[in-house]
Amino acid sequence: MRIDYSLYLVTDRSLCGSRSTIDVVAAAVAGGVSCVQLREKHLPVREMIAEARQLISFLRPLGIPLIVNDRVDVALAANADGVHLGQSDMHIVDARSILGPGRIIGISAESVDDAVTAEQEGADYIGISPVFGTMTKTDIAEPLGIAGVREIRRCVGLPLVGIGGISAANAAEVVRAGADGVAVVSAIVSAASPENSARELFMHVQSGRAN
Ligand code: TZP
Ligand code: MG
Repeated sequence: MRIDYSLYLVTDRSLCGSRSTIDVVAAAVAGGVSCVQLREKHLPVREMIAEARQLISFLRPLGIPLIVNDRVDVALAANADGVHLGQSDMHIVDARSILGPGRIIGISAESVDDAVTAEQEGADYIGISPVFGTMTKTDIAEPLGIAGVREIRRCVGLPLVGIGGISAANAAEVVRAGADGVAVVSAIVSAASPENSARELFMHVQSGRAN
């Protein structure tokens, strides 16, 4: 499966206000989101699977992949397109042996070494985590900054997605530094209009590619 990582939405129901995740995702997709990750740290597993199924039934006909954060079992049960794993989650080699070659495995890299290792171990893409400081995730490494994106781009050939503190103000810069796309939580899910916010971010991603 070829994935368009241009604008990668990561969900967080706690930041959606009174709106449901599916409504926010639908609006964001109308604005140009090209990939969605279900990231719900506190949802009971049954609800997570139900939510993944609901999102897949909306996204799959549009050709937009649904990646599940952390949970290989949820990804399999819901027949999602893949998983996204951090440095303390299931090891990629174990995840690959469970998921097989057809599903996407994304790995969060907190350093150049993490990124190089993830590529050697068969990751499909790398999340550069975090690029900037963010309030959305508390247990994060030191921001890698634009210089970190550039250095990881120099060292690995895999698709790269920057995450952490990305907004319309800095998305183009992240792409200019070599990322294939940007992943965002709050800039879309907390926006007054997730659709308009996604559209604006998408424009900045495009403009980062153009120069
Ligand atoms: N991983 C690294 S930073 C982050 C995650 C899930 C949160 C990014 O959230 P935001 O609101 O886009 O800064
Ligand atoms: Mg994780």
